Amino acid sequence: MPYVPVPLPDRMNFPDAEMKARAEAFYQQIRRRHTVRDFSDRPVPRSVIEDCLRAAGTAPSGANRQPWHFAVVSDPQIKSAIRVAAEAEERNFYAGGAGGAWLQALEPLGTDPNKPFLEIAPWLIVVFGQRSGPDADGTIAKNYYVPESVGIATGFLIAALHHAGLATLTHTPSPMGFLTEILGRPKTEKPLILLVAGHPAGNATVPQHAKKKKSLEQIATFV
Ligand code: IYR
Repeated sequence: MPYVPVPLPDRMNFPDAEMKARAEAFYQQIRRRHTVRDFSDRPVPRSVIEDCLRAAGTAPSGANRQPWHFAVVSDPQIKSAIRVAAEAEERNFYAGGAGGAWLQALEPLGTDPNKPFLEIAPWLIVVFGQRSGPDADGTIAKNYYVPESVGIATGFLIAALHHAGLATLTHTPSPMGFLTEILGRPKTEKPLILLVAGHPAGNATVPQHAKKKKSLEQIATFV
């Protein structure tokens, strides 16, 4: 495919003062996102999820190959099948499969093998990374930077869902191969994250531990 430059579209150009205000406002909004494990069964319109997925699909990716697939589940029977399979894996994990150090690291989160939210929340979005896929001519070719690309797209998705007022949980039952089977996805795709999305339950709590975020000084150096 030839290189065809086009003038930069959609430039947002703000005076410094407005840029500062916008950066601060975005920080104040994104810091209000919390990983939630107590969901309400209150329905969420499919169009909201669709727009959030469109936002995710604008993410940058290796060679613009967009190596992601979002399998979006609302069917109660599929949700139940996912819960049953996830809990089976989680029982092994918490019974020792994870190893002592990992389980100790999880203690302040208060998690356990029971995942009722997989049936209660209105939407489960299973994020797959495509190791290979069709290139511009339709030939199947290897993709590049798949975990990085899919991670960025999932970040966009989480931010979009939060912006819409929804709660999310990045759930990673381990191993996740059962999602390939249940959702009938090809073997060239790897399930990476199971994103649970919906409204939080009225009595939802978060672990105090999760509120402790590293300071700017801890996470950044300016050279
Ligand atoms: N997959 C398990 C365990 C778990 C692992 C990590 I790393 C977490 O940050 C949270 C949980 C579960 O979902 O319970």
